[in-house]
Amino acid sequence: MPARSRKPETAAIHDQTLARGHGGELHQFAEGETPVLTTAQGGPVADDQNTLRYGARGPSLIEDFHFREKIFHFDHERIPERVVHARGYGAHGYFETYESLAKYTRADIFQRAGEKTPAFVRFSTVAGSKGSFDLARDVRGFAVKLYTKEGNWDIVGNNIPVFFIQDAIRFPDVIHSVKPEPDRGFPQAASAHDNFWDFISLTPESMHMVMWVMSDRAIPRSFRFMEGFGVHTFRFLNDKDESNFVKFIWKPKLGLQSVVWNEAVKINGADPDFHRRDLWDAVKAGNFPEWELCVQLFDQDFADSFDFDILDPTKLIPEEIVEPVPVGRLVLDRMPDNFFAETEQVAFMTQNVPPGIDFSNDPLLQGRNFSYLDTQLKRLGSPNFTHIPINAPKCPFHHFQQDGHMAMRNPVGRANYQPNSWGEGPRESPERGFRSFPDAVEGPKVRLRAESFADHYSQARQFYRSQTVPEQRHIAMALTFELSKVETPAIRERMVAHLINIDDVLARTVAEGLGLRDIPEPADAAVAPRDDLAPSPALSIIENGPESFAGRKLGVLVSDGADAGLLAALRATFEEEGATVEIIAQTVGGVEASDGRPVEAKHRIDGGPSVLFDAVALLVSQEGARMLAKEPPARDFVTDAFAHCKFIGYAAPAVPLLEKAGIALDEEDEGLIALDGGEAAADFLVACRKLRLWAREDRAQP
Ligand code: HDE
Repeated sequence: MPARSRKPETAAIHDQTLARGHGGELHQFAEGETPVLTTAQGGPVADDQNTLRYGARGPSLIEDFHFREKIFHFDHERIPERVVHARGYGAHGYFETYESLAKYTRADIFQRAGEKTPAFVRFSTVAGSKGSFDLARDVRGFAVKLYTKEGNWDIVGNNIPVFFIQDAIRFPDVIHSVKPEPDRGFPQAASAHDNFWDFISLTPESMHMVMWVMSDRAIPRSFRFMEGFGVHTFRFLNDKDESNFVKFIWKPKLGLQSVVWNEAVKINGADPDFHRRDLWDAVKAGNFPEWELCVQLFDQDFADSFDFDILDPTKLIPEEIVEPVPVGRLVLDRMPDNFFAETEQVAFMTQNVPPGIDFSNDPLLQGRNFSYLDTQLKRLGSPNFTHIPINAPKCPFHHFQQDGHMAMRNPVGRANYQPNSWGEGPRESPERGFRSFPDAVEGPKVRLRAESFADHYSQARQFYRSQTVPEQRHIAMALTFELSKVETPAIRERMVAHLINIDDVLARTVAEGLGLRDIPEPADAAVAPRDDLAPSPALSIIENGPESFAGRKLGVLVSDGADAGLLAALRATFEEEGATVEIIAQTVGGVEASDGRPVEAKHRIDGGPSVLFDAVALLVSQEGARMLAKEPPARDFVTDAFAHCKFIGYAAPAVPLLEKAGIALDEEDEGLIALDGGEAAADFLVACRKLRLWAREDRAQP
């Protein structure tokens, strides 16, 4: 046997030891066997409660290597949080291709109908720290990693299809402005402060995005009920290197839904992890959330004739003009085993694209392609961050990169370069490898914004005018709320001056809400806002509701003596729809229903306010209604559900509770539904499918 191939004996011993100890087997033990605690070096530990010291009351010893290792590791548990999108939550799943898109793209993921590709998704807020609350008014990140057979493809998108700025060089400024102000260190996860609105009011290109973040899109009911957008224009390239432009949109199967601002504020107190818990609960219960990936495909001719520059990330292409075509579905069916290992360490990068998908010259996308690699080194601490399982490709990969901190894999053999004469290692492949679209570019080297990027108001106006009346009202209320937190009057006025260019009624409503005495002159517009863009119903959340209560939650407030038959009917009817039913009672121990059977409660009344539910039912006995009416949290339960336009089902004995909460049984209000008669539960469900009774809000207007 040639000396080179002989395996030293120590290697065999080494392998056996490794097989026993590592590689995921560390935590597997025979039943009933209690593992011995060890140090990270594998040494068994005798005492994990007391440091080594001289005498019972003497000083501790540096010699205590177990103590030192334990504390050393603890001290280094944190890695830097993401500078943006720090708070996030992820899940595993898969992407399933509907049909071959070979005509448009050579990307392997789109070649075969039915092909399943593993995926990891991380949803996030942008401005808040890792520990901030979920219902901040903010953009939501919607980052998808697809582990394709040609390497990882990351679609690092948001739930809003446009962005604040047109050039990546402005990103630190917009982010600094929204983060806590540097001298005082607050506010956390909030845009309602001077610095943000100062920057925005000095940045007309942000106006379209501002309409979106002031809309209910910025306070989604759940990650499961929001759209995702790749934002930028990308290219599809087929095997002849022919190019079409493409925009990516994720459409949730459960339809769109948001909460109202007063509700968001209260959810943040009642359950700061509202969105996390929602995703965890849904996936753990087997209700796997699903999105369709749609593409807006268009060619150069369309790009040349479209009203706006397709490279401008502050503009969208209305779905009524270029229809989004579904090309596959994304299903999230597994939560991470470990939040840190997966959700915290996952590294998304816009530059991760497989052959057949290419970038456009969108200056924001171009800048992002620099930023995401850099940020991973800072956060994960080593160029070997792709060795972390969540970031590693799931296809074979071969390269000559080596060494560095925490290298888990190094090239085997002699050759760590190419070309080499040893016949070892991989070689490039002009056929299979990534090729850029040979876009012919020329021009002087300049720092210049294209003229075609200059219209900052027309699509903001189109967005606003595409909203339903309640949605327009919410935008005006959000602007009024945020600007009322701005202490500098000149900033408030400057914003109203921009709003005039978007919509006069909106500007006047906000000005009135702010108590502005005089309406300012409109802001200077580089290009006069257009009045001829057709409204786009696809931009409204309410217009795109699901007409279903599936995936939603009914909260049932019960007391002793609650109508057992009605409770059973509600449970059966709503669960059949795909909804969840949760019980709220005076104690978490539950109640005894009218049939004498115990009913367990999920929440005590002050821990289960109605803001946590999409609709509520009041199933209380007369005595129960009397007792609950004395409790402020029970009264809030009812008043909030009413104020947030929720459907409220009530058994007859609950009427005094409604009245005590200040709610008169008004014939006009079809959201207050008496639960009587044989079809009560079914009728209530039909009403709840509308999700909210916005007419109640209309009527409440002064
Ligand atoms: Fe990001 N962004 N971004 N961004 N972004 C990051 O990368 C950046 C932008 C988005 O769940 C960072 O890994 C620049 C637009 C998401 O891990 C960083 C610019 C859109 C996530 C970064 C933008 C996004 C990030 C911070 C201006 C929507 C979270 C941590 C040109 C299309 C991904 C990290 C996750 C994260 C830079 C603008 C989406 C610093 C320079 C536009 C969803 O690299």
